Amino acid sequence: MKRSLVLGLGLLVLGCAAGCGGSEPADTGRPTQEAGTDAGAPPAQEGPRTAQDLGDSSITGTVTFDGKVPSLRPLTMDADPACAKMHSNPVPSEALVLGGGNTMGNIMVWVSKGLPEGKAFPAPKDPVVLDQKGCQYVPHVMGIMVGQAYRILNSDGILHNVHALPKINPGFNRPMPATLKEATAKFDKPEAVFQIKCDVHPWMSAYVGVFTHPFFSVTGTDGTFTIAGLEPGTYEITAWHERLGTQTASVAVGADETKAQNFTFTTPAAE
Ligand SMILES: [Cu+2]
Repeated sequence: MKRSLVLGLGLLVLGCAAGCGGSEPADTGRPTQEAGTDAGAPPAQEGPRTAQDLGDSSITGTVTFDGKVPSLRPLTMDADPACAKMHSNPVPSEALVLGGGNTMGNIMVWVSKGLPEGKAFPAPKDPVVLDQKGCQYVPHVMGIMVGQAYRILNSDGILHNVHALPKINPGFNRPMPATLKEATAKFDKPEAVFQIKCDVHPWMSAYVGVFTHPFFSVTGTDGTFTIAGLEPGTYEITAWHERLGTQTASVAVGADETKAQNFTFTTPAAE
């Protein structure tokens, strides 16, 4: 775990060096969410709650970042003036989104083991929506169920393309010219989180996890998640961050119980 965290943080810094561009000095002090944003804080997402719940038990928790917070430069959109002019303030990096107390947004949390064998969960009829807005993907991290409609919007009305990079599902690369406001896709196989990017705007990136069940959640900036509708049992849950990897925890939850399980992504100690 320690090694992966070291690598992850290295990537955080490298990602900034390679992808933040410009000659502006790095933001100092608190990063991301205090640099101002037109897109706003990421919303939380809970898995679809339909008639497919197993029971009345829940797992909830808060994800926090511990350690020295790296300074991440805002996104640089100067390569496309149409994007740059959509923002009057610097657009914070999406690689590490922190709230008060260093709570972490954009963490995907899901049940990775322990669900009843053979139990099928139909995909909800409502789509999961990915928008291209302000030359960013909104939301940045999202979960979807196998077979659920994936509705891709182009609110910007400028040229984007949606380049999905799954390893298990078929990839796709859809041009989204200014006149194309909407496209749809779906994913037929479960797959741990993969990236979607825009080849026109290299700073644009989103992450999607595809699940056979509705027991997943994405944290908002307050770092909290809730996975509801479980029956009593012992579950493995996984928490994922785009640069800092995954962590797992085993959680035993009783009937009608809400069990807390927090996660902390930690800066490695100085050598
Ligand atoms: Cu784009």
